Amino acid sequence: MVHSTFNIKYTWDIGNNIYLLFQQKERAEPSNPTIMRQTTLCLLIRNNKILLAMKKRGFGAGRWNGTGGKFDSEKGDKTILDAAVRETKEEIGVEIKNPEKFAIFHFKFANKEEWNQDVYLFVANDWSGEPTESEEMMPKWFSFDEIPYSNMWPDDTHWMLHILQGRKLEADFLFGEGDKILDYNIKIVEKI
Ligand code: 6OG
Repeated sequence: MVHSTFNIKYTWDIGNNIYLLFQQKERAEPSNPTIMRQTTLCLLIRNNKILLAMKKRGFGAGRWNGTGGKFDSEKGDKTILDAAVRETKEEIGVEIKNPEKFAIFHFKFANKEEWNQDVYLFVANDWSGEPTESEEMMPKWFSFDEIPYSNMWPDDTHWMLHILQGRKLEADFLFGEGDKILDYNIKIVEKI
């Protein structure tokens, strides 16, 4: 009796551990938003100019940034690239063509864990349509030497030049009070 109870418990433990391992594997997938918010950021670049957009509402409001937002399977996203294309179309009315993944940023906020997110940065040199203002964003072209860093997320000053010079990155940033950068690490990589 004791023996069979032990067996049942033991079997259950093994089964449960396999289940947990399976769950963890699932959660580690980049397209699965359960563990860390998975979001996208897109930069349109052409003729030595970069398109940034003023975020008019929500997270990052009042800052210039690329377009992008959360991976959302309910909106039809199957891949993180789908999310980048969909969000850019929603926010500035442009359909990006063949965007290239240039970076992954792991952003952590010491005091606001709900803001933590993995951001996949895409660069597009080709698109259809004209950038147009929406309720969420107001797009504007900037020369490379006029990028308004003082009105952008503070991490951007650390990585933007790498991207404009064609380098691919994997980076971690830790933010504290007032979005101050407490720690960061940027790695140049061959491939994302
Ligand atoms: P929504 O919540 O609007 O998606 N994002 C960041 N962009 C920069 N440049 N720096 C950061 O440092 C960022 N954290 C998030 C990713 C959020 C949008 O904001 C970007 C998304 O495009 C912390 O759906």
